[in-house]
Amino acid sequence: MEKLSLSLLFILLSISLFDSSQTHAGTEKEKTLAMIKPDGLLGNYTDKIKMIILESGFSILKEVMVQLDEDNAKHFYIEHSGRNFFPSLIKFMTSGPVIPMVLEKENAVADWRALIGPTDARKAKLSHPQSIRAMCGSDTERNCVHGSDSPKAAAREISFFFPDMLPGQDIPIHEEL
Ligand code: RTP
Ligand code: MG
Repeated sequence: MEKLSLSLLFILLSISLFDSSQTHAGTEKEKTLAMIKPDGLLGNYTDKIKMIILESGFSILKEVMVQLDEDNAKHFYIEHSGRNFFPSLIKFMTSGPVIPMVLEKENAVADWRALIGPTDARKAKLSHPQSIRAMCGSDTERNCVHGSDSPKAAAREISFFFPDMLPGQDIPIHEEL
């Protein structure tokens, strides 16, 4: 009898260990910030882009339509403030509404960057014809969509548009569910 309950305990323990490793291996999710830029909205690509996002396995956790003012755009793209294209970028990003979105899936940052394609939409059309920028971008500036380029950038950019989502600087963007 004692032998039987020990065996049962061993079996139950094995099942629970197996289950928990499966859970941790398969569900580590990451968030990134995606944005449909003014040219994407103007060209009526919003629904198509969202469909591609969902079909590619991302969840859209948050989205909002906003009109950036000069100050907002300068802060969002602060890392480019010294570049010669900065004034033109700010003009473009404030030329109409944008739709920032928080996307979630495993490897969201890199996968979203891969899905949007190279910065220059003309190059994207040649080298990555299936990419979103190939579909709806025009050139190096008017490239239709934005994507965070690292988990650290994603944390900053998500809290920029959705401060209630990641309050504070130190909340990890990687979540282990
Ligand atoms: P994003 O940040 O918007 O996802 O774009 P990205 O990483 O592919 O490219 P990045 O170097 O971060 O540049 C930010 C945005 O600035 C505009 N740009 N214009 N005229 C130019 O030479 C030039 N270079 C970049 C683009 O709108 C680019 O997405
Ligand atoms: Mg960038």
